[in-house]
Amino acid sequence: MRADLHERLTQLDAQRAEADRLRQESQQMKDDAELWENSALQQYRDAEDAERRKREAEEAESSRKEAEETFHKYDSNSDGFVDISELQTRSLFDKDRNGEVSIEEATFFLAENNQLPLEDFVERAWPLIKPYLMIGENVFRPPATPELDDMHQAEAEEDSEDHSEHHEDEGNEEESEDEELNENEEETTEEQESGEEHTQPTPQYDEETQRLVNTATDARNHFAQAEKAVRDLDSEIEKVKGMLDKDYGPQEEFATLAGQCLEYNDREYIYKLCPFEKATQQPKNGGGDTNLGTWSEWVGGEDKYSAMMYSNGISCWNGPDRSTRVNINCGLENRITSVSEPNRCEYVFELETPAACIDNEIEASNGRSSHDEL
Ligand code: MAN
Repeated sequence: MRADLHERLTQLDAQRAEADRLRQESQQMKDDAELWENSALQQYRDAEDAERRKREAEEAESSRKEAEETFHKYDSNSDGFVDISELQTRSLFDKDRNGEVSIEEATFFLAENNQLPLEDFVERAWPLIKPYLMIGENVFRPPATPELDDMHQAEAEEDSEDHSEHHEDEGNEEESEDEELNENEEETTEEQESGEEHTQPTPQYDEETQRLVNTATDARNHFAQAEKAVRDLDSEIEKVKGMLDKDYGPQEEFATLAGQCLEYNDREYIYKLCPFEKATQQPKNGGGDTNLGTWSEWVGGEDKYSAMMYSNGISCWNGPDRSTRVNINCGLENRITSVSEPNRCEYVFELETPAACIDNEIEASNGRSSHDEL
């Protein structure tokens, strides 16, 4: 038994060394593959960044252009300022829809000024005006009732007139960035291109990059498998070591009890003993197992191997942790012959096993070696 376990352990150690070698090898392959993958993907990230910066610059430029055009359109007397009276001629600014643009309404769109020159207009008035223009254009759709929306549409001033209904169906905010403010001659292909960029799905890599990504993915999977193989061997090794650590008797005679469980039924409970593991108690009228202790040591005193102790079971209410003493007796088969609880939460099992007969027979034979007996 012990020799078998040692042999098994030797095998496992060798397997583990090999598994560890494979793990290191696959880690190296993974690291290499990821380097290649990363540098290929970096080119895509760089290109995306550049694309984004370009788009942002274009958007800023286009917004600026739109703001300037609006300024010149509103500055009807061309004195270099947009003032309250100029805004009052435009129904777009009639926020309360009472049919006229009040001074307060016009002032609001001039960021509380009487008039603004170009730069200030772009910086301060434009952010207030643009959303209203977008509503007028049916591009920007705030959450509103349909009726209200119709009102916006109907009353929005001439700026919206060149935008036909199909925009509403598309309802695509991104288009706004490229929408021309008023004149329809500039509805360009630029707009469509830009729109497409925005909606581009996940990137498609070129063949070589895709190959590198696939290789890295495979390498990651291999590495994960190699790691698992090592972990599995480690836990197997722990198990065997645990078995080797246990004392199965001077001649391993009690090893035959390991790895099996024996039951005993009394009126109230089903008791279970898994030698060298644990003892449990399960109420017959339902409920889970109660741990009565896990394998601890031999406690037979002078005849050390005549009793086992299982300790540190579930603690007893207002009492000690449950523990179980198993008295071992010679018998024809492995079986529990009785269970008692002489003190609360301290259990005693009587176990019969042929393994306990060896010593007796040795004693009886008085002088014959155990080897002869076996
Ligand atoms: C449960 C069982 C008994 C034990 C009591 C102590 O009913 O485990 O064996 O005596 O708890 O409260």
